[in-house]
Amino acid sequence: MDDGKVRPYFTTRSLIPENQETPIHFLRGSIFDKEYWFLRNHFQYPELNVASENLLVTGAVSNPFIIKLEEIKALPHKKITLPLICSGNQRAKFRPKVFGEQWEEGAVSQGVWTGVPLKELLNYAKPDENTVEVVFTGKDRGVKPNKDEVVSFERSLPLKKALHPDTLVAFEYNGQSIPYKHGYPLRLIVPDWYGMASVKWLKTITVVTRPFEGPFQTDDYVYYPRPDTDEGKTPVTTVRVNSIIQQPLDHSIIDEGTHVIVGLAWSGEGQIAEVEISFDQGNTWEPVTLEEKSASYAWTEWSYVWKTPGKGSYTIQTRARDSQGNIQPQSEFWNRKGYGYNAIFNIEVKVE
Ligand SMILES: Nc1nc2c(c(=O)[nH]1)N[C@H]1C(S)=C(S)[C@@H](COP(=O)(O)O)O[C@H]1N2
Ligand SMILES: [Mo]
Repeated sequence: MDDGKVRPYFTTRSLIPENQETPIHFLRGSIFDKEYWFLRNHFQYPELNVASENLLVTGAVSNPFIIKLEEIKALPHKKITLPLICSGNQRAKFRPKVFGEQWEEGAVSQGVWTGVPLKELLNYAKPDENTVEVVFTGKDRGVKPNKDEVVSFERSLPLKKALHPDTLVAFEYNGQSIPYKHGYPLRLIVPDWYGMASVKWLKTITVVTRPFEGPFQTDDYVYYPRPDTDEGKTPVTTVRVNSIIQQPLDHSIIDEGTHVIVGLAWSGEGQIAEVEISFDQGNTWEPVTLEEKSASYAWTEWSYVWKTPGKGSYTIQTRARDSQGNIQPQSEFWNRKGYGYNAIFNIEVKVE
């Protein structure tokens, strides 16, 4: 397509299933169009058919039901702007290196979701008193590496998170039907949790009375702090506090003078309270200017005006702190599957 517009391109991590990273360094703003939105898939895309617009709510409930897309759209709904952050984002930076998609910074996006609070659907289904979790099954399925049975992409939420008023069964992204590759027609949206919780192509919601086990719940999306044992494992849930520098680019050569350094910061644990920048290997830190957020779950854009102190090489580092007092650590919390990277952000530039 040559319409004269300059577009950023994805970085392909794999094509089948499709895993593509967005060039976050070239994107500014609080809402991303779908063509700039990373893709993270475990399987090939599901086939949709006439039954695809039905959602089944079942399990340990006294009133199981099937509801159609059109009926969901007619229920009271809300719009929420929030980022979607893949827990594998920045996996490429773990040392020692870990296996898995080698994401750099681009497995993140942000947009406006419209949906019905899951809570309303659950209230209608009337979960049994001994309910502990709610399971979400997507329509995509396949064989996982090293396994021989066919499985669905399936994940659960503890009842408390499932009943959170902003956990949505979403039907629109940026005011339009959810794009096919991102979960059309219905997708779960779980604010403040890493992306794996937001199940695409939602087919079934099942209320359960004991903790759900499945390959995407109890094998993957678990922090394993040790290289060869499962000792100390904990589930991947809330997004950790983080900041990135979008401009300048790592290892770029810039002119002497004044430069505006820009970036993003976010945390699933609270609001971003402060982002600091250092030019001396972290000996001294200065606050950057935070822009006003576009919405309460949204990421924080920030900027800092830098007068280069002379020719030479510089390390520029940033670290964010949230309202709960969480701060980016000096070095990453290493874990075998490479989730939740949030060490102090680090680039080098050369001033000529
Ligand atoms: N059904 C289904 N839902 C899914 C996935 C998937 O493979 N299948 N991937 C999850 C992961 S790990 C992430 S990070 C996000 C990615 O959403 P996106 O592809 O719309 O960017 O979807 C989540 N939901
Ligand atoms: Mo992810």
